[in-house]
Amino acid sequence: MALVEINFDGIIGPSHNYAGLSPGNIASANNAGAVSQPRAAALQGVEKMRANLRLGLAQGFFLPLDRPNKAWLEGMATDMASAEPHIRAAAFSASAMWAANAATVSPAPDTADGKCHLSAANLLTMAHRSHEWTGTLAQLKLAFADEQHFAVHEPVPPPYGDEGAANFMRLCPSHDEAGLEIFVYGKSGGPFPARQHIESSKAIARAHRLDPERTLFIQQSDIAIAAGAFHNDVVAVANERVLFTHEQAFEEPEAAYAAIRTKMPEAEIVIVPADRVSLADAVQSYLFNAQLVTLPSGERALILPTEAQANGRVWSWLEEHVAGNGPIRRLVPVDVRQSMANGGGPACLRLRVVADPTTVDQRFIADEAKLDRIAGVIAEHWPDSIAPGQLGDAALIEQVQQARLALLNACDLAALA
Ligand code: SUG
Repeated sequence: MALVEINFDGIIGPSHNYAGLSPGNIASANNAGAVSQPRAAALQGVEKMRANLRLGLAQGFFLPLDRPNKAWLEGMATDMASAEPHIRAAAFSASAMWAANAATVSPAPDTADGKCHLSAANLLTMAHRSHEWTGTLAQLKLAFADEQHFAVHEPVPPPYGDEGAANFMRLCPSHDEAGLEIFVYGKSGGPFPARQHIESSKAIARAHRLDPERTLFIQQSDIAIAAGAFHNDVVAVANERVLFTHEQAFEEPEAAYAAIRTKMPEAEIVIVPADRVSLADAVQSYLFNAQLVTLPSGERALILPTEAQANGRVWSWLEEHVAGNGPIRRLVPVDVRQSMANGGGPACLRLRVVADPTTVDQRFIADEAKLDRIAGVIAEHWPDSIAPGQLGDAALIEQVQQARLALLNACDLAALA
């Protein structure tokens, strides 16, 4: 079978809550202390996967990680009962749902050894995300165990922060042909942390055995990070030959576009001007945190959050683009509001892997029947709501752990327990 793009969505874990853990992520800060709805959140995620399957797209998933993370708490010389609230929240976070941050993926046509390379992200800038990689790596090693086709790498060592595919874009004539891999890094010094360090990006490019002639390192703009674009995928997204970007996404946009065009003359760069959609509107609506996909018909669609439809300036720009025969032909709003309230849109929830689906461990590949089964476990076991004051509650912790185990069993993935 040919190489296709498979979107692996992170199933939203039973401990999903709003703890305000990510400075620089406006939604996370604004919703700190709100009551979350883990069951509704996870079902929204399943419906997104189902809708994508029905569009004819290949779909996979990753399982929630074991939370609270007892090993991490032990390393911090504490436990859930006695930890300070911010440590307790960091141990309990369901943040692994945002699978775009799980790893950076270089498809086989781009690498010197013809394998698809995946590097788990260290996510070291935020405490609650810094301990995801152990569970993520275990899952990547299982899903992509076929060493003939995949190479799974450990994270880049500290102190260089890496947030995975959220700061990575790939342009290519079609998914199964060699592409241009673009790493987007930030520079620290602004009001909010720059999470992606250029040294991590360079290390990953070396580990993945990329051709330097088909690799670019581009700086994210300081003003985008200061406006709340804590990852590049909040202001830009690429698919095949199309780059869809906000005018202020990159520090030196003209130089960035020129470098892209030099390496890939057929690139189509769609730029949304700041006088039509401000950075504030882009961050509020998550217009760019969309899945830009090629449907089986060849038509390009943008799977974007309902928040983008609700923003008049954003929606009118998009409608004009579609009416004007722009490269994006179809707009597909999806409701992922529970995740959005923590700053995670449709694109955050998925990791793109270009591969032959038959070479992936089939337990991680979705079909309608499996999604029904997953939705059933969620409906039965996921907590209805979590208020911030409940995080240390022993009964809630027990429910969260049992809920995850029920899902692992339903997916024949008890090996991850
Ligand atoms: O890392 N939010 C995540 C959102 C990640 C979005 N991913 C991409 N853009 N690809 C983050 O900031 C909030 C958790 C809390 O506050 O409880 C959080 O971690």
